[in-house]
Amino acid sequence: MKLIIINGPNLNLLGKREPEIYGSKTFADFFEELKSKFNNIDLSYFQSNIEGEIIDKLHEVGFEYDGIILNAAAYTHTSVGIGDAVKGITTPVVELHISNVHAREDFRHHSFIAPAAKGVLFGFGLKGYELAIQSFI
Ligand code: CA2
Repeated sequence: MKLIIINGPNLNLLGKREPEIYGSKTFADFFEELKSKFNNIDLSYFQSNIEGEIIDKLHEVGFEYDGIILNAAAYTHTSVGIGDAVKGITTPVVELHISNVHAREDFRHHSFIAPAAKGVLFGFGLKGYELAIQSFI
């Protein structure tokens, strides 16, 4: 099974700032743990701070991979383009957020991705990525 995690803007800062919201582990360290936990899965990781690069990656993998775990970060709440890309591909997408977006500011309650997603996971910290992989298994 071929899965990819796509993380959006500022998630490269994980483990370095705001540990009270996002935890204190870097995604690079966490990703190594995930790969060893799910060593029978072909798991890859892509992060970008650039909206168009995220759209390009969705087009690149979105007709071939078995699943996409997408944390589009702030673009979730603003990007019609990423929402359209998720609608336009055939690979199922699980939308994911580390924090409970519904316990935060109102602008985080809306997602342009959710209507086209297979499911949405939020509020479980980094554990959510594990739950998303399990949902594809
Ligand atoms: O909870 C999530 O995973 C979010 O997608 C994270 C986004 C936020 O805009 C969404 O509403 C919810 C923000 C990512 C910023 O990540 C940082 C990590 C460490 C330090 C600073 C920012």
